[in-house]
Amino acid sequence: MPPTSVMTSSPLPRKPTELATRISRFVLTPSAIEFASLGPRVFTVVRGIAQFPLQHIHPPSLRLPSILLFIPFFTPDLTVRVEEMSRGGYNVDYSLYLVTDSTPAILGDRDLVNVVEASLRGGVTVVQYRDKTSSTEHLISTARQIHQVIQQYRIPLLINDRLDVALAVGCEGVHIGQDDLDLLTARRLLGDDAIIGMTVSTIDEAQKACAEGANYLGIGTMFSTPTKVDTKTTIGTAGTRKVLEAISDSGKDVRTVCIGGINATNIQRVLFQSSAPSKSLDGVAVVSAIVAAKDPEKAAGDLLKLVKNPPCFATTQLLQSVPAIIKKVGATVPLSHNMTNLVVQNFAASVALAVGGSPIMTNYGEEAQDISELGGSLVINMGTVTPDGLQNYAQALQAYNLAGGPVLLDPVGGGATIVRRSAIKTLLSMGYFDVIKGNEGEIKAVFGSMEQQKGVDSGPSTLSDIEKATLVRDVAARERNVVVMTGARDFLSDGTRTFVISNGHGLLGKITGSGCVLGTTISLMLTASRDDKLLAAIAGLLHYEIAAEIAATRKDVQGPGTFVAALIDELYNVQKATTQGNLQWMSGAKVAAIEL
Ligand code: 3NM
Repeated sequence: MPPTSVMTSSPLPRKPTELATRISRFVLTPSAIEFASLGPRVFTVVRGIAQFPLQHIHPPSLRLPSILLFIPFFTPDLTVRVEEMSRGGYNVDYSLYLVTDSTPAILGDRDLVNVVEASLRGGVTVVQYRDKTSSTEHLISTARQIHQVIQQYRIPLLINDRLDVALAVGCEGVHIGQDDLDLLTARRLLGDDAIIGMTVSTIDEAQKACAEGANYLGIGTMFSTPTKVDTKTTIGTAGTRKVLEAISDSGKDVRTVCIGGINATNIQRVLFQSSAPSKSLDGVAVVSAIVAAKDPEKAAGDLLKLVKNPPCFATTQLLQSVPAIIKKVGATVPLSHNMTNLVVQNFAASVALAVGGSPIMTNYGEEAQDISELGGSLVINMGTVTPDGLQNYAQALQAYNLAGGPVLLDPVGGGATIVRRSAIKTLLSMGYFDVIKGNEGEIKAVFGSMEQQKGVDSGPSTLSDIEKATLVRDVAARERNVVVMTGARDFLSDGTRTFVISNGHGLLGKITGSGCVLGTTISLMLTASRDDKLLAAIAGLLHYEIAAEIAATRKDVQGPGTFVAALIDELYNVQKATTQGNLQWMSGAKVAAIEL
């Protein structure tokens, strides 16, 4: 499970969305999308700005300059500003938490501040300054230097145990052990905004720390380690999982890292094996794996990559989340707005119904603003694109972007004509797509390749598996979205995690619109998994392709014609079974992670 990102991306509250619309009209920047995904804290700040009594500014000619003063709040840097506004632990990225050690056995004769700076360049996301032996004067002086450096990276500095040092330096918080000052006193002295973390080894300690308002817990000792020989007990991944379950049961939103003996050889399996169904670690804390490394920058970079990427064996865990998404679609019956081609409208509407959505098939852009506010998703399928159509797509895309509704692009036949290549460019410049789904030729066209595609059908593949995986990863990283490339095997990526899915059936290639209606299916899953678009895409692909496999083997299916009817039946049956808790169909899922 990937660690928590610095950006909160909770489902959009209606009011902030409306505000984003209003404000983006003023500032004319696309950052309203980022703004809209940031949640209630920004809302509070922006509400203050929006309520700014412009009408009281005289003369009126000063009103525009007054608005311009606020534009910096809406730059892409906004995420960082929001972090600054909400230090109390909520938006901290705990993925790779460095604990320093100044002893010669670990640090050698190097300068600690230089080592910390190198690790920051490598991608460390939190730093705890831990020094059990130096004088107070030395601690304050070193902490000040580290704080100066760390502020450029806009990540928090925490001090181990010594509240006096944290207060003297004015850094973001402290980490306390079970034998240090108690948490309630630390909170009283440091205030609500400070980040306070605590070491816990047992369920009781974890529950107490949660109840007393810890922002995060360091769970350990994971494995015995020469770095700290006075640890009380090693709890391993099984013990960590029990503590995580207890934290989840406490109902408190407390972040977690594990500590003790973590390094590049075990970091992925530790994250994987520690994970409880209800709660996973947010990251790992390390000392020697970075501080004692010959090249701390490289060590940090390598560790971060391992934390961010699921190991090959982690797909089982990912698959566990799929049924909840399918079930949620069935329970919420989201609107499925399809601006699709003339060929598949009826089929797409039937598929939307079968997978649990409520279809609306309108290509008229004027209507999109009203529809976008109803909580559904939009598919833009440019299978029968025209100049008018393009304008309508752009209008709808912008409406959904402002409302925060997910949008899927299906660049049908994207590489077939100059008109379509140019349509893709236009659409990508008009707004943000949560998912782009296409066959090999189409995704190549999205990438910018000039390779000629023959018609809208998928032609013979010219790429190796590794090239396909790299292509989807690169396009997804460029667009900051999810890219799905369909084919005999489907490749998908969010720019960080890349997977291949080997489900489906040859009969899908013998009916018209099979790719288009997959787009409709995935777009509905996006309404139920806004935080993890890649997971939504996996849910959509599995629902659709396993239903196709089941349909193809039915006795009543004689060929493509009867297959279409059976496919709609089985899409419906998979939805119904999942809602009833029958997940037998999932046993056929063939998903594998790809390390690039
Ligand atoms: N605290 P390394 S273990 C600082 O169990 C610290 O609370 C621990 O060092 C605890 O990453 C530890 O080099 C040292 O194994 C971890």
